[in-house]
Amino acid sequence: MMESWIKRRLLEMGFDDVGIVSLENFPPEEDKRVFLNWLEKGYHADMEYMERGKDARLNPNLLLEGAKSAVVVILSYGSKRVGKLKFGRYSTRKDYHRFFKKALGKFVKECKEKFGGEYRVFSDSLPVLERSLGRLAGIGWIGKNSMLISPKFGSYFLIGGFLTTLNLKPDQPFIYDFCGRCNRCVNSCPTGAILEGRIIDSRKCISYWTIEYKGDNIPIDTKGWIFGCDICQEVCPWNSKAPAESKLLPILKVFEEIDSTDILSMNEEKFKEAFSGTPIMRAKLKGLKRNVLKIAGAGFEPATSGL
Ligand code: B12
Repeated sequence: MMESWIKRRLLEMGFDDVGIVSLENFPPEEDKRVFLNWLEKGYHADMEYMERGKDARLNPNLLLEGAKSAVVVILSYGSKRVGKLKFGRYSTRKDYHRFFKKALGKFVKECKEKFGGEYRVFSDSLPVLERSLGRLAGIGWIGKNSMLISPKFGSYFLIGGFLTTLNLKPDQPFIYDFCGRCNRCVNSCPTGAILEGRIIDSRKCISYWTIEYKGDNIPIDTKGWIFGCDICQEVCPWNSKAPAESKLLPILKVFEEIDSTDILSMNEEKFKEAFSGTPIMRAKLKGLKRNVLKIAGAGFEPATSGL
């Protein structure tokens, strides 16, 4: 069977979980409504690409004509924190964009030879509603912090996969909500970015300001975070289940040693030497220095301990 072969191979490659979604009625009405409302309210801040990719997010056929199924994988980056500075954990590992692109690109070539069909790989690289796909693939539920949470792996993982014209038998969606009455993430977010309805107002989110924002002045207190923010994941009880380290995305040495003065004294060459092949490149040297200067005035808080 195609489905079992695909799943077995992806797990053998080291992905932590995999599931299949039929694109026939994708996205479900509820998810579509959540997404359109999020855009309409301006919760995407100045991430203009979210507006631009709206049609494709609501219709994967615009990305791959005749797409019938999506195969979704997750890969844990691990709960372990490293170094003196507060970087979002995922950013202290090898860059997942490249990793997913290469590994899945190779894999879909194999599928094409074996089963025929057309494929398009995604992991943050295409306008796809990845968390919606993850829930429908049976991988986990959407938590109050808006993270896709797996009962087996917590939420410290990245999502990727591919669209295909193959008509694959879908998995059962994840229908449980294991957040229950827990509100730790909502109550712990220092900037009140987590709203009712399991969505984030990016205009208040530390992760947005330190990763996506391109301007010079960050108007919120970033609480010592240099790039990204993990507070709403650190307090989530389900992350006690997360593996400490990733099988495929190793922690990079540079993060163990680096401190704020190293960053402030960097030129472009040193920046590339230190961070090429990591997600930090997205902020560019200018953005990274801006983030460091932002917290320099506030003084460094001790990093929240890893789980
Ligand atoms: C834009 C974006 C951001 C923005 C906005 C975040 C947000 N929550 O919307 C900012 C810059 C703030 C951000 C931050 C982070 N991000 Co980001 N981001 C994205 C991106 C590109 C799009 C997300 C999006 O469409 N947002 C719009 C909202 C409305 O959609 P959504 O949250 O996906 O929710 C959908 C479903 O969950 C569902 N849904 C939502 N609520 C409910 C409720 C119910 C009841 C139901 C049934 C369904 C449902 O409907 C929604 C629309 O389809 C995705 C990649 C992608 N292509 O999907 C990565 C992605 C979501 N990010 C990711 C990560 C790792 C992060 C950070 C942890 C990085 C960090 N350490 O700083 C933080 C986490 C902050 C947080 N709590 O979300 C991972 C998340 C993996 C996971 N386990 O969920 C993704 C999937 C990237 C990847 N390829 O792995 N991110």
